[in-house]
Amino acid sequence: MQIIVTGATAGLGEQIARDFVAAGHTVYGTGRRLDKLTALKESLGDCFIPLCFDVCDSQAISKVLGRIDLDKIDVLINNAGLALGLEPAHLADIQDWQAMIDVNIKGLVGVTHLVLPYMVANNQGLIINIGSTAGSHPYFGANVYGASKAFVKQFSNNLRADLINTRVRVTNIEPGMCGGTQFSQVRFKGDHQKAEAVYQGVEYLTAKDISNTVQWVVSQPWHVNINAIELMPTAQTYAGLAIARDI
Ligand code: 8X3
Repeated sequence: MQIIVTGATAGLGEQIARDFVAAGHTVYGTGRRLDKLTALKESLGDCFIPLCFDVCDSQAISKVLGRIDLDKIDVLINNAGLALGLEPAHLADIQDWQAMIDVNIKGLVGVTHLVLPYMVANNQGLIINIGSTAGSHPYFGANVYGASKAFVKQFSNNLRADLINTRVRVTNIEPGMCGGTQFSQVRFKGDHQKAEAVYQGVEYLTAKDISNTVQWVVSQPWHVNINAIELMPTAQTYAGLAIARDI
């Protein structure tokens, strides 16, 4: 199979790319960081094709992805995404909000818009979006991050609606707490203490757990569409609703 993985330079995207190459597939891995893409290419060989662009740049999406044979793409994994900040909404940085909207929403929509018509023309294909439990379950400070993942969830569902009468499939994978990646380092802008405190004493999900889930979704026959998978570490569960007293 030929697979596009966005945000392949680290974390979930890198693990997903590595596992697909190990399984004998060809991976087009996208990312902003040429040095990381080059290192991955050196490690993975000919089956990994690096595509250097920022998913926020709609012209770059068309220019770089336009160079490959999109007609041959079997699977698109929309993995590129980030969380920035954990402040309550009234203290949040508007630039953080805009960056999350740009990558998690506009970037995902831009790549999908380019690839989807080829899948429909071929009457086959699979789009896997990497959503989050934050798209369904609110938590303090998740404000725009959670809202962006709620967009991804409903966009996935609405794609399914439009894709009636085709064999093109869509899955939203919604992980909860996943450690061992740069997710929290990015969220807390390099504050290692804050980032590490998130995972202290928790047997968290790993990039490998998410990649295994992706592999399972891809292994299903064409007549099976996995609409969504929500997975959490066993150590994580629902927090319940919050009550303020005497406000
Ligand atoms: C990752 C899940 O709980 O860290 O999207 O926001 S969480």
